[in-house]
Amino acid sequence: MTTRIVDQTDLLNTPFMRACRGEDSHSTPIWLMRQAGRYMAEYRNVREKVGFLELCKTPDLACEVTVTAVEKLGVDAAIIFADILLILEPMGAGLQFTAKDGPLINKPVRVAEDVTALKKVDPESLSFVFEAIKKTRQALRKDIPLIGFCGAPFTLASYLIEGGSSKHFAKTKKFMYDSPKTWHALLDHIVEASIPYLLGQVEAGAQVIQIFDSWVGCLGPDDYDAYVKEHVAKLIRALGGIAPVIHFGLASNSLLLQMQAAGGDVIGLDWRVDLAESWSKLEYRCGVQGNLDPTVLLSNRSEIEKQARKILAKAANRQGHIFNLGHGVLPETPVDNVRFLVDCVKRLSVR
Ligand code: 1CP
Repeated sequence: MTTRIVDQTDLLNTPFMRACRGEDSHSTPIWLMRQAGRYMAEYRNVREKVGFLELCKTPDLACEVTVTAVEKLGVDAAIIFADILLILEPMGAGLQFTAKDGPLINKPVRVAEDVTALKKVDPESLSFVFEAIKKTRQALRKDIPLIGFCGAPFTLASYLIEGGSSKHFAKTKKFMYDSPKTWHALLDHIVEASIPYLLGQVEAGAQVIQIFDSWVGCLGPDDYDAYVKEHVAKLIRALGGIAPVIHFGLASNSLLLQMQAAGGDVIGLDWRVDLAESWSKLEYRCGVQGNLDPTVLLSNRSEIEKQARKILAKAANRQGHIFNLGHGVLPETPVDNVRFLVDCVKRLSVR
């Protein structure tokens, strides 16, 4: 028991946790979205033996993939290997990952009856994620916080309605505008499932939660307020401050204030925005995470260092900056470039 308390104290004082709370630290913490993935040979080796869903559902393998990425890159935080779409399976939507088309939902939501037909999610059906978190927490170094996560209601609804990935979110938005009542019922259902899922992840050993609203940037601010904000706010409120929340959206420059109002200790920024301007717009009332363009990692060392310096200068040593990419590591990224970035940020940000 004593050991556990000591371990948590160590964890809570790491640069990453301190930044999540807006406190100072000796250097800027860094981790990368999709830090475990196809660009890494170790990951590809595991994937040669098992399918993606099987990997997610095998706690020993999910733990291995999570920990290997941290050790190989020297990042300041781990993110549990899982996927935002896993929660759609116990809803009865049917989930598949294909090599060519990515995720596929077998029974997309198109009419009100489809929403009513969605099953209430028993958190036990996702116990493999909790198990993976427990194992990973034990396997990780004691100074590496572990991030749990979920998809935000809009982004998950978009997969349910489109039946997979989408470019214009036409079906999703049509559904939203045509049937607002059903839309809100759908988002309620997603939030009701996500609350115990996130609480379970924290109970299993995650120190921080990231909410991925990857596709919400396709909405304007008024529509965000009308169709999304209250659902995200409810989800974050329900966590009751049990762990810091990082609230991420892609291409959501025009939504930053709305997203901040919905909640989160840290707001994720993508590379399309100026970090200094955005943080000032948020009045420094939360931390910020970001915001290197992932394609910079495809280039050369001098460009990577130049761009890392620029981002650090924009953050100006303010408390509460977490260095990250503006979106996930691309599959064609050289691992050495990623390691170089991590070293750069550590070297350049020492105060
Ligand atoms: O092996 C493979 O080919 C599978 C590729 C892959 C991986 C490595 C998928 C399929 N998911 C993941 C892992 C994953 N997904 C993680 C943990 C790994 C880590 O970050 O280190 C996380 C946090 C996610 C989250 C996720 N999944 C998001 C939100 C983040 C983002 O990229 O915006 C989204 C949108 C998904 C859906 C998803 N999962 C996988 C694919 C191919 C997709 C579709 C993406 C799309 O619609 O464009």
